[in-house]
Amino acid sequence: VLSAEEKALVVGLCGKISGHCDALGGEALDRLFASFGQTRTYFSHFDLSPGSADVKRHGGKVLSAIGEAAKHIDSMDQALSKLSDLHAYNLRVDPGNFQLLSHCIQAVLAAHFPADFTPQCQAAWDKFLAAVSAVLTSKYR
Ligand code: ZNH
Repeated sequence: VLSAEEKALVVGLCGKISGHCDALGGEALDRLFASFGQTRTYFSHFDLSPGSADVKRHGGKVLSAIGEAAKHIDSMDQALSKLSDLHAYNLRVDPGNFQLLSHCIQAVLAAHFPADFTPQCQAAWDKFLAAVSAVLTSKYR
């Protein structure tokens, strides 16, 4: 559970991310695919070269969904319900990959927002992304 202070740190940085979801999300995916090659297998139908249009478009979707989650930080189960169904029933992404993506997102935030991304902010984002991942993998069986 995130404290009020942690929620404010997450929501605050989301405000700065929102205009740059494609670029930042694409960068996070580039890191994911470069560092954790097994994650590429889910995207065989994409052009996975760094900075490709496919990667940016998909990165934008992922970060926008995270922005939506932040807007509904006290009711993420409902807000992410459709996305949770998609990941559990259609995509069946190995749950371990969510941690890897969360790590890459944090690396991108640290690189682009060094002043905002204090240790407290990082801890808040780590908790928040773990909570989002928990919702997206909650319907697996
Ligand atoms: Zn996911 C899809 C989000 C993780 C894989 N995704 C998706 C989408 C979104 C997301 C928004 C879109 C949907 C529609 O279109 O409707 N994800 C997300 C988030 C996260 C995730 C937020 C975390 C946090 N995913 C993930 C992972 C993986 C994935 C980890 C692996 C590695 N996804 C995926 C896929 C897809 C998706 C494969 C499909 C794509 C296409 O388009 O085809």
